[in-house]
Amino acid sequence: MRIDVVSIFPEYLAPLELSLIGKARQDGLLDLSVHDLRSFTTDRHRTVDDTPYGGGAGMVMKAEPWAQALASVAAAQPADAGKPVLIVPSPAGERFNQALAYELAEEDHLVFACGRYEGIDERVIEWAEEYFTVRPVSLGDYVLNGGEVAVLAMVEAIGRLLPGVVGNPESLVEESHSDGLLEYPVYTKPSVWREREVPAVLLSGNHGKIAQWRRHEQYRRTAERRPDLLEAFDAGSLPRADRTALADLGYDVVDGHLKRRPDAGSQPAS
Ligand code: JF5
Repeated sequence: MRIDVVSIFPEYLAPLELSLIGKARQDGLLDLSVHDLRSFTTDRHRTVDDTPYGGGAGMVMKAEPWAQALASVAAAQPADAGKPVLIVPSPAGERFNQALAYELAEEDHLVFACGRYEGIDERVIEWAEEYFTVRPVSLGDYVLNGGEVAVLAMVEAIGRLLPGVVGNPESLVEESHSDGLLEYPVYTKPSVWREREVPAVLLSGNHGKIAQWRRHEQYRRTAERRPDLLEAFDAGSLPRADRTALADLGYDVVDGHLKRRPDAGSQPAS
């Protein structure tokens, strides 16, 4: 996969040299370049922003430097390839999640446009549709100073899904969100630490009971912390033991989906 990132703070993307993603680049699994938006300006002051039409606080990123930068990264693409995907981090975008990470990991070429200030002149987004599949994407309902930190998170989430990047691909299957539930709690040695014991079932050697306990812990945690995930969960063909555990947490299966029982109390059972 090829990834281009355009930013006025290319040094902010330095962590992409490190750890798993840095290794993937060294191994030739990921061809990642960071570009300085200012290098695409032509004025003496290398201006990238200006005041907003209509008034209001802050500054808006000027269209022309963005068009020059994006045309330059789009051009460096084989003519037979499909359109690259232009990802624009923004609190006003669609939500980034594991499903979108998997979808983007299938692409040949991703371009990330890091906005700053109040954002990028909207006409750039319209113009870019001719050369890219444009996707404004949000990491969550909070405001960052610019897109760079969002890009670090997205490149890590996508990069680790590329073939060969994570050593043991089984760790991708087992982890949080691959089945729409939160992960079960984990423990390691010693079995007693500061008078706290590891749950006995994990020391029992009974792999069936361990699997069932972990599954039920996933339901318990998800009910407690992310009831929205439980309501979206596909509960079409659950084993009897799972349905019993969920009923104890106040959830019944209603045509393939989990529904919170109205009489289950205001707090999920623990
Ligand atoms: C940004 C204008 C982009 O703040 C964000 C963001 C929040 N969730 N996901 C992304 O992006 C940076 C700030 C201002 C455009």
